[in-house]
Amino acid sequence: MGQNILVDEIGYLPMDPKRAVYRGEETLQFSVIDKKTGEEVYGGVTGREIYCKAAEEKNRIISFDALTEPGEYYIKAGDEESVTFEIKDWAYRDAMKSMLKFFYLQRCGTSLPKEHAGIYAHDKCHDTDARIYGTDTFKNVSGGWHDAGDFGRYIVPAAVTIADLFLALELDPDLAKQDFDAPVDYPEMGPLLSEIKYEIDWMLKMQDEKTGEVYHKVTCMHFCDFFMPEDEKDELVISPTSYAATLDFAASLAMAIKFFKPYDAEYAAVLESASKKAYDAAMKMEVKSFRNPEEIVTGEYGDEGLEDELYWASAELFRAFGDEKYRKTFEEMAYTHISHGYGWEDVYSFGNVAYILSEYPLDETLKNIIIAAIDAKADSLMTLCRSNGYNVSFNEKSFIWGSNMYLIQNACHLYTAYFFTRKEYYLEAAIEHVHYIFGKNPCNICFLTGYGTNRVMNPHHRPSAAKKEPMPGMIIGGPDSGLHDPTAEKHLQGMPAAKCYVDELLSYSTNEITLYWNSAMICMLAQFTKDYKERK
Ligand code: G3I
Ligand code: 9MR
Ligand code: ZN
Repeated sequence: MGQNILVDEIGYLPMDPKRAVYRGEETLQFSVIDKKTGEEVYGGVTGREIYCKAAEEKNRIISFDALTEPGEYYIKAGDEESVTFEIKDWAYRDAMKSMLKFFYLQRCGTSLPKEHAGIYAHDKCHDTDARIYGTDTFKNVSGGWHDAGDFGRYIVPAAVTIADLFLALELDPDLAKQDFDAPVDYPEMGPLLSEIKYEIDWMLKMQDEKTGEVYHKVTCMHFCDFFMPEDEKDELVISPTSYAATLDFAASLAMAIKFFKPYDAEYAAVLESASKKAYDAAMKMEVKSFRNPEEIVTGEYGDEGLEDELYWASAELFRAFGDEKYRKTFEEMAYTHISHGYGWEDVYSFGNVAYILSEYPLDETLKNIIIAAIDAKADSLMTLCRSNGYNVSFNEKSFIWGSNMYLIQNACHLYTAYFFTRKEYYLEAAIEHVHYIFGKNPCNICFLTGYGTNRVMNPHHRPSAAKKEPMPGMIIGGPDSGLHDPTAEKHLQGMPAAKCYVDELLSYSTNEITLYWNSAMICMLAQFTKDYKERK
């Protein structure tokens, strides 16, 4: 069996466009075969050749939109056969649950019982007070979620993670009720909000009560070995406060208020005052990127451009509170420069969306300018989709550390553009990005752990390594042509950008996982779900 028909290994929804990719030299007849009966249920000819520079391949699209009957299938063309996939109503339900559960499994400062965590059960971890860097003062900053394959807890990525999850909840309110087999601390809030509260309770502890500034992160001085979290016993150190952490904290907590208010007005008031205090504190801070203190070598999240953090926070606080000062700051910035981004580094899009959706009176002209900018950016993504063999908005320069997240965020952008312009083709393009992540990609692998026939087996994730079993429900970073770790350097020399991925434990630059890669995918799938329900 060849490896040259790439499909979404999780599946396709009955009424959606369905595409697979054939890579090879010639045009071929293809058949879609029903796994149960062995019969051809659909047939056709592969599409025109697209040279995909990023993958250095000749690709041809296989379309089988007309096949809507639920079932298990595979595709045959020449000597090639794809893996089995499903056509199923809301085929991603289980994947979504497992991606949500991941947050629970990343919990720090508590023990995880077997009943919910299975083999990843562990004792209470990281529960000693942490030393504030450069002082002899200790502070309780327990709780929150481990950021990634390491056990650090960092404010900047935490803020975008919860922001993604709030956007998801806003787009698909049903998500709030989705059960994901984790204990629910506040049942009235529903599982997801309750889980997010676990992270926010930690974030609140990371604010300096006196100044309102927010500490950048809490980690040990070094990354530890591959063991379970409770075995990391080195001293916990709180790194200095940073401008980005302070504003991201302000923005994401402002976003949180309206979700918690109906259940807990007092908590909402705490969030409001923490958010405002952080914003005011940031106004007095030096606008400077965070740099690791000399002895601390854990993740830096040292963002270079910091305008977007102020842009986002101003928009979000304006949306939450309506004050002129936030509005003015945002509008002045937006009239000068509109940009995009849903990542930890570039958070412009959160700001754009917050402003447009604000219920307080705003500048309608500016609102339309922002929508036009979103539309224009989506249009440029469409151009990329057309020249990519997998119909995704990437070229050979796009494969940087965490490329899967950038790809997912492009899809979020396409959805956002669809939301404001109703141009159907944005929606169809976005869906191809979902399929890419789940297996229709040049690496021929499903980038969600625990899913697909071709699975990721060695994610850079300490609990998975310690238990010798990949934790399911994690979105992998994906190809990075920068070869940013020795294992990538060893295995991927000379590979095309889109194939710079290796399923090795030590390849942290291609095979790690993070909170914000999962939340990005959840946010995209939530939009997809909502939209799917509307179309049905
Ligand atoms: O932004 C530039 C872009 O302009 C340039 O074209 C491109 C070329 O390589 O590089 C881009 O920067 C990259 C940046 O990620 C993009 O987000 C950097 O090279 C790359 O080094 C950087 O990687 C970050 C990595 O930490 C190293 O700092 C990842 O985004 C970030 O997700 C990752 O985060 C780590 C934490 O530090 C620790 N915990 C695990 C987590 C995941 O790996
Ligand atoms: O495990 C660490 C991972 O979370 C980070 O993303 C990565 C880059 O900062 O570093 C990993 O830790 C490695 C360290 O940088 C170098 N020595 C080996 C560590 C484990 O692979
Ligand atoms: Zn921990």
